[in-house]
Amino acid sequence: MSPSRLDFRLEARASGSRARAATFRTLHTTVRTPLFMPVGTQATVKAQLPESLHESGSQILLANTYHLLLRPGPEVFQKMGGIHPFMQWPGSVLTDSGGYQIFSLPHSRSMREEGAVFQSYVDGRRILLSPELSIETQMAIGSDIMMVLDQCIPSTADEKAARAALQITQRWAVRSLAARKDSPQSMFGIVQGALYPHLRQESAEGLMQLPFDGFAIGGLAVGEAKQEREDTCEVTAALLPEDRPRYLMGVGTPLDVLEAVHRGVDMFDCIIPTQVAKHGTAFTSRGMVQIRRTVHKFSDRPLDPACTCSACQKYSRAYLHHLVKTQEPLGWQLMGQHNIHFYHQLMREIRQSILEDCFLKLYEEKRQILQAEDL
Ligand code: PRF
Ligand code: ZN
Repeated sequence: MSPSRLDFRLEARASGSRARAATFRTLHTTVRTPLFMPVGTQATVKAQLPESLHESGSQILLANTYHLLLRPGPEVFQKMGGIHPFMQWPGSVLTDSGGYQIFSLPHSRSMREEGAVFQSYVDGRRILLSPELSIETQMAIGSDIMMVLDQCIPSTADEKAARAALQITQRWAVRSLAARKDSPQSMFGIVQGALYPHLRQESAEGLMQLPFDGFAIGGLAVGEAKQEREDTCEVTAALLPEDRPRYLMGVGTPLDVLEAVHRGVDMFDCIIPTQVAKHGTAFTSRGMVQIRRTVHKFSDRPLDPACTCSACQKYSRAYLHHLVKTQEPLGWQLMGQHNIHFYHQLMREIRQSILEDCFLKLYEEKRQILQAEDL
């Protein structure tokens, strides 16, 4: 295999588990895995300042090609020198290709060999998102890691549809790599194949023929049961090369992430921590807290006494309760800041336990706590 552009270094493997700890180097930073990437669809993590993300330990942010292509458009990124100076983010950025967003649109899209045709929600224009346009846009955005354009289908799809999707994903992967030309940005392939182990294998083997810097597991968390998700994740991760990062796309709850690390996954992204924050849900060391509940109205305690985030250092539950109840933006900001900190803290503990070879113990302990109230 070609050398990875990411200089991926496996540091430790946990006993009795497929969990692993590694580092790799992007164009901007060295990152430590296992790692969680907050979602910044529109070149902003909703209600979060970049400095607060940095402080809580965010290493890579995920941005979406589909949204940024429509607005502000690639020309703006070219003019501003890319997404990093544009949003004042000193860390790394991974861009998703747009495939998933388009396949999530209920109407106004059609699929062809050339790419996906869809109607812009900004001005109604018809746009053909080809692998080439996706990669050209990701090059203009200037992300550290680009994703190939893939076809994500419901995980409950029948075998014929699942095979067709993985085969077109394979052809688009070849075209995506060619479109990169001499860009120094890294690129990941995306394994599809719904819940069929033999199709996951066909997809992984096809992609592993190509010089990708890492591999993603796509097509999960799209309608399957938890057990099916874990089984497919396990089978797929085991097919992927040891010496490249493995990224499970769009997953998940803290419990999902823990289960996937155990099965050999290194990278995650999910909107959950920022999304639930808006409605007043916090993950804490003692379980979930619904800050809107009346019991918090007079509480002078912090959201999570065990948390070192600045929301927990400075503010009471009573204040957060008031802010969320009145739908003040600061409520969303502080709750989001805490939840992101919670995910990063979980990943730090996981990583430390792998390095000290006591992951299995941590896994069992955390699983008990997180299972009690998984979303
Ligand atoms: N493909 C892409 N992005 C994604 C997914 C996928 O399958 C998923 C699946 N959960 C989330 N984000 N390109
Ligand atoms: Zn906190």
